[in-house]
Amino acid sequence: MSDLSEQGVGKPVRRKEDFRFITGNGHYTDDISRPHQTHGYFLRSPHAHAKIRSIDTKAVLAAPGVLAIFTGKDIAADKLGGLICGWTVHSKDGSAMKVGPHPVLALDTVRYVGDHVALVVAETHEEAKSAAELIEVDYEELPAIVSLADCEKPGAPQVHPEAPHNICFEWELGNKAETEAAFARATKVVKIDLVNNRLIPNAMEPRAAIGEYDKGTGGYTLHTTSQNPHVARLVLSAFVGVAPEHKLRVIAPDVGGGFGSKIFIYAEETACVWAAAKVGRPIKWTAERSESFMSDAHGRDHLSHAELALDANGKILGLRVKTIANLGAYLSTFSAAVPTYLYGTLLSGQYDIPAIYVEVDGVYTHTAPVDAYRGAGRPEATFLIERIVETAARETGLDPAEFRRRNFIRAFPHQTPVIMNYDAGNYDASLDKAMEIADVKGFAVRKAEAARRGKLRGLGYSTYIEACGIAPSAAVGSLGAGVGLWESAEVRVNPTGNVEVLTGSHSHGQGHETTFAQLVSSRLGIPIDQIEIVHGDTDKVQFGMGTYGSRSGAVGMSAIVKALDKVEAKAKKIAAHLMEAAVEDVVFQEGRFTVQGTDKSLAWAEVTLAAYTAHGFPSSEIEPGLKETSFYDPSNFTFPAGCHICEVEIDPETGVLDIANFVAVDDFGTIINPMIVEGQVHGGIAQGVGQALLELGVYDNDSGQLVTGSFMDYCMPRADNVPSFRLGFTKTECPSNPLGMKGCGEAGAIASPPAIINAITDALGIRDIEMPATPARIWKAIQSSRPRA
Ligand code: MCN
Repeated sequence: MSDLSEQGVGKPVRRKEDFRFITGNGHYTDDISRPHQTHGYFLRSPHAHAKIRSIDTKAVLAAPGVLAIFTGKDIAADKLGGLICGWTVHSKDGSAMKVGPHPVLALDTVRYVGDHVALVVAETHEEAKSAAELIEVDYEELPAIVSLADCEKPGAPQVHPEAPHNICFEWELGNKAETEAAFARATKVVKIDLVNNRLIPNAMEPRAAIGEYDKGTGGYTLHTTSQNPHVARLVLSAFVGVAPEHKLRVIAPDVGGGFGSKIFIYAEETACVWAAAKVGRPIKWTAERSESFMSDAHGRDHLSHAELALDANGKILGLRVKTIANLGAYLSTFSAAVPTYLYGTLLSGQYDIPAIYVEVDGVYTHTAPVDAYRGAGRPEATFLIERIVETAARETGLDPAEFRRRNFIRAFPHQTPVIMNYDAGNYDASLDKAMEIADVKGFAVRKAEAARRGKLRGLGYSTYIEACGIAPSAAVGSLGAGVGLWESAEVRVNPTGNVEVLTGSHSHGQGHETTFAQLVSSRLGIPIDQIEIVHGDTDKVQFGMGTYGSRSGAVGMSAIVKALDKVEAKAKKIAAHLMEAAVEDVVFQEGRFTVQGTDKSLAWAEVTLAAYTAHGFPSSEIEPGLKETSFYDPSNFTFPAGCHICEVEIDPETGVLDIANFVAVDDFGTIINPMIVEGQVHGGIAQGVGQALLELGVYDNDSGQLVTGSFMDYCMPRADNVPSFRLGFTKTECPSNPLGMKGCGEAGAIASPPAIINAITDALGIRDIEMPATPARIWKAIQSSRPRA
């Protein structure tokens, strides 16, 4: 039992899956080759906005190796629907979203650089790519709009005729009248304008797909880099017209990171499935990195104006926000939800704000679609509230930590004015602990010492909260999702006592094969190497909602707990029968069934074997076999919260910044594997550092070209951009799931950017600096804040 005690819940078990990953034995989509496989290549629009007058494909079909070419007309001829957004948002006047068509391959108009124009299928990738150069597209170039600040202005080029002034929706949340009244009472109003910079996701593995059709069975198979294969099957079977739905098998094998960008249903996967039946052979497509830059859904991209009403004691009375959110050229699968329900609902932060009113214009531009990217809406909300709170503290002359404490929520449950009902938390505890680890008391000395060396030192806080564990179905359904969200699990116990767990969650870097197995190990008293976690295949797992919104722990594992409860109940019945005892007298502990008060006991494997040999079972009471299924739907989101503190040192001569110290104290409730959780926090903060200091997706204002289309122009964080993080944890259990868990997968990316920007503005003594705060921007800020000689 000694080694078992090192494998269960709460232990820093090394990741089971890493052996195959680091020895090159992972199976990613591009590693897979199907018999008679062909290769697809997408011709993409070189223009941000153009009419397609004609497409001449004659030369392509004569090119070596080419098997077929498809354009939007071929897809339209098959009456294939366009790509859709699975979320509905209404404008404040009650009108529906203004949605233009989103064809899988463009029909008569292209709307961003990288928009899909044609699919060439050939024997090899190189042949398909070369042949695509022979396609002659007669474009009539049209003016494009990429500027978020200008896209609603009269006369701006229109992305969709269906959406006048490029407005998809004008959404509101909160109580306008109460908020106005709060501002009328205020003794001070703090105002801030913020840019939340456009990010381009860059998972290590680019997107890939293999579409396949079996003429004999009429079945389709799609291997793809998906975070949610069942949702992909549901949506794709409808698009492609596969009926019944289970005739489409979606397999998401090992996936090398997603960060949100692999939740969505894209044109490429759809076209590969559809065209496979036309060609009669499997079609593989793997994105080149530049294709990923152009056409993976981007993230963030907000312009906001925010105002905070304060009384004379620094108590927040109200918050008023107006945001313009870029949706790109088309609505992506969840893009309407991100700047609305995932954003506006978190604007209360950790603070007791009596009145909030937020307006969001979701607008189209001639840029790649914008959708969820690690944190999705919640980093934008956190950035806004943490920047304005920090600014308010400085402008009222209060210490930023003290200002926060004056406004913290302390009684739970707490109903915010923006839908969310926070269930549990202790914000003072995480602030205290973070201040202690960061040695805030010693900061003044460090600042003075840095000044002696000619350096500027600053300290910034972010006391964040997020809503994750995305479900519950009742809330999510009523907020505009096409579906409710929950999770499923099936626990299959084999006769010899080892266990397969089939989960609707999907792991693409989060270590589920380990943490899920730890849970089962603790519960059943068997080693984790006897537990297999199966996910990512719609033919194996019944249905599932996949992985995003840091939901797999709180929702996916809770579904496993429910299935384990059923397994244990049935196994106890079997054990009671075998030991001729009443089931109420049987206890199950550390892998043994014991009749209380006796020396009668049976090992787990004895009972599981009996379940299958079914020897002499009273058949009316006990069916043979040991396999249970559950669907788990929580009653609330989970609310991870904490405090991140960043200390920076800046060289005023060059604007070069060094993160001298970064402390993160998070409350994730019960932690299954502290090592994996720390890794998740590290990765999240690294992405936050990327957003705050380095990353920016840029389109040229005149031509609409993507200027940052490669790693030469788009700067991802590297090891030397991040310090050794110092982490700590506090714990309030989440009351709405049986494990008391809160999600950890996005917290780092949500919490860290405002801490970094607050530290920079503190160091420079300025009000604001736009993200990414590059050395050039910092240097300019220093120059313009210096008194002129
Ligand atoms: N965990 C734990 N204790 C907790 C909470 C979580 O031990 N209290 C463990 C879980 O069991 C799981 C991991 O930590 O192994 C992350 O769990 P969770 O917070 O539930 O998040 P998900 O598994 O649902 O993952 C999604 C989340 C999101 S939304 C993005 S975006 C993201 C992230 O995870 N994308 C990632 N982390 C990523 N990590 C990698 N390597 N690659 C990505 O694409």
